[in-house]
Amino acid sequence: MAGIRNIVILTGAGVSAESGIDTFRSEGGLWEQHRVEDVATPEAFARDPDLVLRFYDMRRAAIQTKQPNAAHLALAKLDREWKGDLLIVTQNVDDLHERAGAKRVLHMHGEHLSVWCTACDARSRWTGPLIDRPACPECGKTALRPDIVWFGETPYEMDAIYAALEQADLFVSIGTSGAVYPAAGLVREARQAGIATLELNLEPSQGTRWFDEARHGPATEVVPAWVEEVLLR
Ligand code: BJW
Repeated sequence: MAGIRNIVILTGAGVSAESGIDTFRSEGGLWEQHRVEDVATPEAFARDPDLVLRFYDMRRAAIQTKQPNAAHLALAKLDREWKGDLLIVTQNVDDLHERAGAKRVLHMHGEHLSVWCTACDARSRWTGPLIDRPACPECGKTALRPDIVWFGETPYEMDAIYAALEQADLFVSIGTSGAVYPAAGLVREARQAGIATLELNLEPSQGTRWFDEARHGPATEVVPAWVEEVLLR
């Protein structure tokens, strides 16, 4: 850990699992309950908007009843206390990193508590349902959709993510299966740039062989332990 100044952390559904938010690919996860093609593509939204809006209304309501866990809190502590650059790139669409107090967070797959107006392109904070087709707070048109990056769409802030990675000395991946690109490819980009890489996950991810080091266990245990180690170094 010596010589580490700038850190990029990628988080996935596993970091929120112990807060009671379903992951996607685990047994009983979201993709076992719903076909991806039915709910998480622009084509699905065009074909059956009610189904898609209900799916996201249900999850938007659910995340607001959940609380950050020890892993979110530890990362927020690291964000507060780390003097070098730090960026938490989350694939998660919940707001638990922010509610734990983290500030340097970027949501590459969008956010449940945001809506995107396809008429005026505005993004607005949103906590309620969309099924009744409410008007856009900015332009008044009824063209709101979940502000979520679906399959086939471009993830947000890729330039900022690659720029942070270029300056990083350490890339840490937490609670993600490594199944979805471009997020899953970040570890290889980090390796090619000579950056140290660490995986913290319940089990080996699909990309585990690309990491210099992997520690396996529940996020609420392995993340706080790693954060204390980094802050003490
Ligand atoms: C614990 C734990 C505990 C459990 N403690 N750990 C063929 C090859 C390569 C790529 C493609 C391809 N065909 C299509 C593509 C591209 C496609 C893609 O990757 N598809 C793959 C399925 C192959 N990607 C895209 O379309 C993306 N866009 C794109 O590529 O644009 C082009 C472009 C590229 C580069 C630059 C610019 C542009 C868009 C992807 C959008 C993903 N969207 C979703 C849905 C969001 C909405 C929603 O929430 O409904 O995002 S999919 C879903 O998966 C969600 C997640 O963010 C994402 C990642 O999942 P995550 O977080 O890894 O969760 P899980 O469940 O998979 O894993 C959880 C892990 O936690 C597991 O390992 C557990 O063990 C662990 N765990 N409990 C610690 N307590």
